Amino acid sequence: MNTRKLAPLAMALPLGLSMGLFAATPASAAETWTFQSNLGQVNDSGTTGQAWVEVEGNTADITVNVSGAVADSPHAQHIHIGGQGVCPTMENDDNGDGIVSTPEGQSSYGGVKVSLTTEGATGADSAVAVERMPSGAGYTYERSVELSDDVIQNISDGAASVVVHGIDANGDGKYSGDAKSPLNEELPLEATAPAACGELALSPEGGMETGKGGMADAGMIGLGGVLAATAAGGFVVARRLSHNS
Ligand SMILES: [Cu+2]
Repeated sequence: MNTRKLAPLAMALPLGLSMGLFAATPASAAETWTFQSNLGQVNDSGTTGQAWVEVEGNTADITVNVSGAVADSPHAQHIHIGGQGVCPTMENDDNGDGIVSTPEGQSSYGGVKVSLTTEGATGADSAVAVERMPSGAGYTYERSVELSDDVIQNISDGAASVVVHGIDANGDGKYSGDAKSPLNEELPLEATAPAACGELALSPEGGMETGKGGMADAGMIGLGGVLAATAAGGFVVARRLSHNS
């Protein structure tokens, strides 16, 4: 008998079948999808970091790692959605004052949709709730928040950015200066200007936990992706990035 030669084909068949089944099976148990972002500096702030958004159903475990931020000062941080789904550059400095303000960046990253507060409300109304924002030169923020279907859809469409605010443009070690924040006149412009920003994209390590679920769950959270089998038999999502215009 020559079963050895048949073995590779026999192994390939169930894999192909299972991919077809995934495509037809209705959504079952919720899957975890991880989106990730490298935060680059805005406004020459020296602030960088990383963010992870782990989505399961409408719950997101959010982690934001920040370093090089203004010390002993609160840092408003948000998920911005809309605009072009990208981070601003100095070309966004419409009034030419040398600082890209939060509204000036809006054509790039859109508006605040989720406020990454340490406690309490997480809506756009909490955008400048600096007393409920993390603070310090470096910090790790972790919180589980509920996200709307619309926000999850935008994240999976590549139209969401994580933005950390608060810069020290005049180098005096604190938020200061005569220029007022366009978001809140009681705050200096430095307190709310964007310091770091990164666009959220599906984590390259694989957006979902392996070994369970399948394509139907991708449809459930609106991921317009193409599943492909990896060498290990797991699945990765090759997705097209699309930005709102
Ligand atoms: Cu923001």
